Amino acid sequence: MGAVKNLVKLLILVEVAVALAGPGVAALSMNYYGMNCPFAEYIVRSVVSDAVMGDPTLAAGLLRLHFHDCFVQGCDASVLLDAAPGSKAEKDALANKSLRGFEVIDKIKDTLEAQCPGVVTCADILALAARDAVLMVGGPYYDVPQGRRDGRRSVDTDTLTALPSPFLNASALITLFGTHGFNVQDMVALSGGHTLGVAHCPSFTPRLKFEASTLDAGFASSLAATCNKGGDSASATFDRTSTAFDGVYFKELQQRRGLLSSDQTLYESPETQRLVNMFAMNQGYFFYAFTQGMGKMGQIDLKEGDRGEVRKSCRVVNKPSW
Ligand code: HEM
Ligand SMILES: *[C@@H]1O[C@H](CO)[C@@H](O)[C@H](O)[C@H]1NC(C)=O
Ligand SMILES: CC(=O)N[C@H]1CO[C@H](CO)[C@@H](O)[C@@H]1O
Repeated sequence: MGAVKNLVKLLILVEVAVALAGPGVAALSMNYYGMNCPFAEYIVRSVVSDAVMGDPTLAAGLLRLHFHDCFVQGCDASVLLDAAPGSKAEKDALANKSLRGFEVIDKIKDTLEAQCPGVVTCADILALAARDAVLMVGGPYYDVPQGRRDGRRSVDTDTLTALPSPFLNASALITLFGTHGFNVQDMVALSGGHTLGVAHCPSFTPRLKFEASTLDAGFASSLAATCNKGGDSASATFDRTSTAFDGVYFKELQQRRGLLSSDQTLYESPETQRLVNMFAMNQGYFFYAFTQGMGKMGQIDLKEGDRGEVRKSCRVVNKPSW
């Protein structure tokens, strides 16, 4: 009986806290779906783990989807929306080419809709799926508070200024990430997301000609050979262990084997080189800094109340009810 009373007291406290937070303040919380969809996190984890077990490269796709979602219009699943007739969505933009993992998100959403219809947002699914994908391939675990709402806007040109170009230098990256409240350490650690996955030739061939001084010669010629043979659809992995979440990415920057300009610049610039060296030497410290960065990333420009909804399908906005 006493336990029940205490629980009621606790619930009232939580409600007061939520009310005090008010609109405009990010009201994310742990176990947000505890009442309405208690197995939500478990369902996300199990679909992600099946998918990544079947194809370990999907971990990269899921992590990148969450990043692209949060940097454009905030974490509101805008990256998942298909284009409406006559327009182009974020996923059609050049910066989005080669985004992957949409089917995994669809499968999670279908499973959740069957269990608890209209409860779990696509934006929360993306945040949880990215975390689980990282964990599955050897990366760190971190808590993902929930309560994000899904947005209704997805326009290709929004990506142009919001997403970093692979040709930016360290100062420009610091500035761009700074606009979202990230410090330099967050930015370098988050770039370590490139411990997973691949980039396609158009993202890095321009630098093969112009950046010889910061590019290992053997590495450069093997990239050139790959792209001469395979053209624009050929790709190269960011590091030698592209399906394992580890610190090898930073070690390779020290060896001048960074794939993108925006990767190598982190080692070449005095503002960031110290961090690269630290992460290369101490993987645990990289993991710690990465989880800090992901925690901030998952809270960029959250939609509150009317500005967001719980999408029924992650690919289309809900029909207006009026
Ligand atoms: C620092 C600025 C960043 C730039 C300039 C950048 C740019 C890029 C580019 C150009 C690609 C390859 C696209 C292609 O050619 O197919 C890529 C892939 C990727 N990015 Fe980033 N990115 C940045 C930050 C991040 C962050 C913060 C994360 C996540 C924490 C991330 C995760 C990934 C992953 C996992 C891939 C591989 C995707 C796959 O294999 O399917 N990136 N990024
Ligand atoms: C970095 O890029 C910016 C913008 O393109 C440029 O103004 C700046 O001079 C560059 N900084 C360095 C150190 O190259
Ligand atoms: C320009 C480009 O490559 N666009 C792609 C964006 O992503 C979608 C969905 O994966 C692709 O179908 C487009 O071709």
